[in-house]
Amino acid sequence: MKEKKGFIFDLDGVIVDTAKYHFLAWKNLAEELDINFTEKDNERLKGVSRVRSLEIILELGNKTLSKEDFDNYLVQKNEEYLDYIDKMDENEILPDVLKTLKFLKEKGYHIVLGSASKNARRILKQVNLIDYFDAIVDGNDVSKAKPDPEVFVIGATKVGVENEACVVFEDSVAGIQASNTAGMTSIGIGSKTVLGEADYVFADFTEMSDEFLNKLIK
Ligand code: B16
Ligand code: MG
Repeated sequence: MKEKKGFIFDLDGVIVDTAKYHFLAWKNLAEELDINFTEKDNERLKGVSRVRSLEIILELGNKTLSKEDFDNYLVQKNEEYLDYIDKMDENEILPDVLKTLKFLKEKGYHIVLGSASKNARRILKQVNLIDYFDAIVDGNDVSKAKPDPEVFVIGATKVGVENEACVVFEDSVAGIQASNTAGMTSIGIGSKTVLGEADYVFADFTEMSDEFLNKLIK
């Protein structure tokens, strides 16, 4: 087995919980469109692009929009979402994420972001983590959404590490599938029942010991 040299982190659900802000903004928009949108429905939007998210909400309400209205609603949702993002700080980094980033950084491994969000850089700056990342691949850089492996493959290429020597931390099923297709080691962050296709699953980073990471690296 190849020594692991690249560590690719998803953003929402792995580093920070921005899903709650996506929910608030989508919920307001759904209300305006007279569509019932619940927290359970919001689960379907995790890891999914902004455009696809609005399509899913419209499907829930059996509604269609003109191209112009569709695009305007996307802008409106994002503006509200950014109001929440701009109030975030370091306290919103999920438990032991910083510890893991420091551990990997000290050992000299490449740290990469692989997210569907077009706001990824802004969020990383807001929570003061941007300097940990050697490369950032986000929703502005990809043409194919997860489960397509494009986002992770671009990330590995940017830091010059072979796919087989990369580890991916992901909270969505599509992201785990993308990692597996790329031939990377997949680590699910969340529930074992949901993320069963991952090579390893942890509820969060507090469950991941240094010993586990050391074993994984070799
Ligand atoms: P934006 P991830 C994803 O982030 C979110 O999980 C998903 O709910 C959101 O629609 C997507 O980013 C796009 O976000 O509107 O900011 O471009 O999990 O891939 O880090
Ligand atoms: Mg995610």
